Amino acid sequence: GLSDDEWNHVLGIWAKVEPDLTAHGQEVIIRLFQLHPETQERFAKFKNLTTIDALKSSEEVKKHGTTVLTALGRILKQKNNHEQELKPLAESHATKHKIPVKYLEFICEIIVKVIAEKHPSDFGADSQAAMKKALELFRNDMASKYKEFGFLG
Ligand code: CLN
Repeated sequence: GLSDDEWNHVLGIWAKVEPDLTAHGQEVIIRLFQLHPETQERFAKFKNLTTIDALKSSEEVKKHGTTVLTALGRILKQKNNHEQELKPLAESHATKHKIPVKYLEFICEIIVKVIAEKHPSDFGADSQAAMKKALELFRNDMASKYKEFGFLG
C-alpha cells in the first residue's frame, strides 16, 4: 500500500487536476486512441471518429473523459478502501466491455504523462512516484477482480 505521505501527494495533485477534469480527460482519451488505436475499437460510440480533428471536436469524447477521471478520482479518494467503487467498474470492464488489463496499463501511463505536462511545477518526482504507485494498486485490484468475474484480461 501507500504511506500517508504518498496518499497526500496523490490527493494533492488530484486537487489540481479536478478544477479542469474535462480538459484532462479529453486529452487522456485522445492520446490513448492515438497511441493505441486498438483501444478505440472497443468503443462502438467512437467508431465514427476517424481523424484527430473529429476526436478533438467531439463532445462525446469530452464527456467520456470526464466520466473516466471522475470515477478514478472517486477511487483514489478512498485510498486503499476502494472495494465498493472498484467492484462495479471491474465487473463492467471485465464482463461487458472486455477490456484487457494491458489497456489499463496504457491509460494509467498516459494519465501520469498528461498530468505531468499540465502541472510541471506541482507534480515533482515524489508526487509522480506516489501517483504511479496508486495507479498500480488500482490496476492490480482491477486485475484480481477480473479473475473473480472469470475474465483473464
Ligand atoms: Fe472505461 C465505460 C471508467 C479505462 C473501455 N469506463 C466506463 C465507465 C466508467 C469507466 C465510469 C461508464 C460506466 C461503466 O460502463 O462501467 N474506464 C474507467 C476508468 C478507467 C477506464 C476509471 C481507467 C482509469 N475503459 C478504460 C480503458 C478501456 C475502457 C482501459 C479502453 C480504453 S481505456 N470503458 C470502456 C468502454 C466503456 C467504458 C468500452 C463503455 C463506453 C460506452 O459505450 O459508453
